[in-house]
Amino acid sequence: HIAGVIFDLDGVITDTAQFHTQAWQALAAKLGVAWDVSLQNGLKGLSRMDSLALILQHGQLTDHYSLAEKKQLAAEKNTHYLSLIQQLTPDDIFPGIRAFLDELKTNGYKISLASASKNAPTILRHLQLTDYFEKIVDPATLTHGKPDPEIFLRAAEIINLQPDQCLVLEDATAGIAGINAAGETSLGVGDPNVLSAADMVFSNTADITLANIQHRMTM
Ligand code: B16
Ligand code: MG
Repeated sequence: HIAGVIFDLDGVITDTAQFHTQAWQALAAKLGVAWDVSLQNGLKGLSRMDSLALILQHGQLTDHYSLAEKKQLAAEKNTHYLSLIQQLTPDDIFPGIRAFLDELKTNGYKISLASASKNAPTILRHLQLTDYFEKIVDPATLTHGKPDPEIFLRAAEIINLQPDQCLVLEDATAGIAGINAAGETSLGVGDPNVLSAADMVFSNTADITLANIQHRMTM
């Protein structure tokens, strides 16, 4: 049965995706790379360097920049992104998420974070949610990004649980694939057509409650 709940951050707890998009779009424009919705969706959940690689590939610029230049471009995007997330406040937490965290705490579930974002601790601080998370995976210690299951296996391990004891909330298709490969239960947040590989999907975060989840599985 489920004893722990693992959260993705961007797109599950708050809409940082809009700021990632804004910052990547600005960089893409500067590099002359055309922007479209498939590129935007493909970036979800990818690490910073993997995101840059996808944008350069989209503009057929993969071999155009050295590794040092790529690191510089990624740093430039991150500086812009950091300036944008300064405006986050607890009002930006998606509906029902804090109530769900409270419910999990009250009922003794362990809670950890599996975000690919190196900025996750900063974001949690702005949202005043830091104290809910017993443990946070440090993405700098990972070998593979999503869709690899590594981050989700680590998120279970750091709260001393087996994968089959964990339920994971995730908005990206790359993330859902990783959760399923890890042998954990996947809860997709978003469009059921896009997240069809998930064990269950909630299109509205306000509906994510223990009762509604139990309705769809035996916790
Ligand atoms: P950073 P998640 C991911 O966070 C985002 O979805 C993705 O768009 C971003 O590129 C990645 O974090 C890395 O973020 O540049 O802040 O380290 O969805 O895994 O919480
Ligand atoms: Mg996400």
